Amino acid sequence: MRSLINSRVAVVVLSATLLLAGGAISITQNAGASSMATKSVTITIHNFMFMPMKITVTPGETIKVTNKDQVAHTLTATDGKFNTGNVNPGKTKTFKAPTKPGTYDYICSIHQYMTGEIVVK
Ligand SMILES: [Cu+2]
Repeated sequence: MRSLINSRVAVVVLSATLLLAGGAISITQNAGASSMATKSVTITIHNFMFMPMKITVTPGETIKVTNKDQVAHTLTATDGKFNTGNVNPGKTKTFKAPTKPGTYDYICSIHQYMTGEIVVK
């Protein structure tokens, strides 16, 4: 009789353990799913500067350019690989990073002393 009670207790403990393990696994899967969301980065233009001045992105990643100044700016690759065209005050434009790994310098074509760098890898 005593051994029967012990085995029932064992079954209950085992079931509880499986439930806990199942819960832990589903939490892990949810965290993984959210990190799989489409990647994008934002370059903010403020006070005639690109911020951050240097960013590292993955090939083809979406890059958003937000202009917080009162005048239009562009984000234009010096080798012509990408160009937002005019980004008007308060507006955001989006472009895709090059798919080929490398370092890409860019400027504002209106204010050519404004410079920045995108590293694709
Ligand atoms: Cu500019």
